[in-house]
Amino acid sequence: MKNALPIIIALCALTACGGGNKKPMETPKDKLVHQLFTYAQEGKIAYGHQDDLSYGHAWKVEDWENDNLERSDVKAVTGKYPMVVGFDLGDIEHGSEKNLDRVPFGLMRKAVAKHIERGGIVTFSWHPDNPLTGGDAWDISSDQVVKSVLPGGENERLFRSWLERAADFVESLGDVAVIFRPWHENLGSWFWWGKKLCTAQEYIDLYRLTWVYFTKERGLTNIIWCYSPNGDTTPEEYMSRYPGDEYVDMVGFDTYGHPGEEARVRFMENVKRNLTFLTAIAYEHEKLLCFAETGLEGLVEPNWWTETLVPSVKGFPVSYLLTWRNACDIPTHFYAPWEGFENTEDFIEFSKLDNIVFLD
Ligand code: BMA
Repeated sequence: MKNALPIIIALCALTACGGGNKKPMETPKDKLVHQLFTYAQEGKIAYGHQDDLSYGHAWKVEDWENDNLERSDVKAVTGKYPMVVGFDLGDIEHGSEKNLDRVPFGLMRKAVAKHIERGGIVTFSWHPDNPLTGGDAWDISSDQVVKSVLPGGENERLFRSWLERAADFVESLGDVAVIFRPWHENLGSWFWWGKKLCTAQEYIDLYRLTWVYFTKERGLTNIIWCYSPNGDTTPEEYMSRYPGDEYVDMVGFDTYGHPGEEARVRFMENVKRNLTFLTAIAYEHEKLLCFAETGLEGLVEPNWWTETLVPSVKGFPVSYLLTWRNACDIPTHFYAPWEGFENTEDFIEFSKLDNIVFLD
């Protein structure tokens, strides 16, 4: 074994021992980060739609195990899938078979695999129930809920089991990268983790606890962590509950349009104002930027896509934007056109714009 050292050095140079000119292997997360940064750099925005493959305005996948999951309201209208598809983990915390909008988690797992295989991008939100009261995510009857799940709190163990179930699901997706934006819209006070329901430090601890559990305890390192408060805020307020650079890969916000000219102007001003300071934050902190949730319920303005949405985001390095779901059981609750909807032209025009990315 006298001359073993030079051989080991030579082998190290050939493999990934850290020596030589070899670059470390690119992970699925690296690739997705790169893809999203490239969109932003090239002035492109990927289009996303919540629950796009699970159901639409007038249909839903019934027998997911035998369904090839090719249906999509967006595809029916434009001929293309949205580049980004959003899913929600709500009710995974109870080990339920279906999520809060009755999407089976089995279907979700299959749709995620299929969409990524097609070249698409996946994002997860999570509306978990209230661990203190047993109510839903919107139960704001107590301001002790976040405190109760933090270390030393009465629901610490229960909450850990909730994180465990959410992490089990993400782990079951395999070696793929996904965007995850837990504890969203936290500068409003309509979820139990909202502004008036916990202190800034409690919120930050909640986000960090989630990150540490997924990343360090479970080794789930292919997640792009997105922080997405509701919009209509200020940079100071936005950063007052920012979990910290180590815990966040992407900054974003949620803001919806409302009918009427006044609301339209307010939406555009609000989105531009948010994107102006978020662009500065994204550059300063070297983070990706997205418009995590938006839309105009029922698409009651004919040219909303090209006359309201596009001018609002124009010129900002937004990697993707996502419009909310087309509920199959609430006729007016839709945010993308569907086959047979009277006004599809503007969305078709939107889908053909050079800087808006759909999935062919
Ligand atoms: C809301 C609505 C609800 C839904 C929830 C979670 O904005 O769409 O109907 O249950 O999101 O997806």
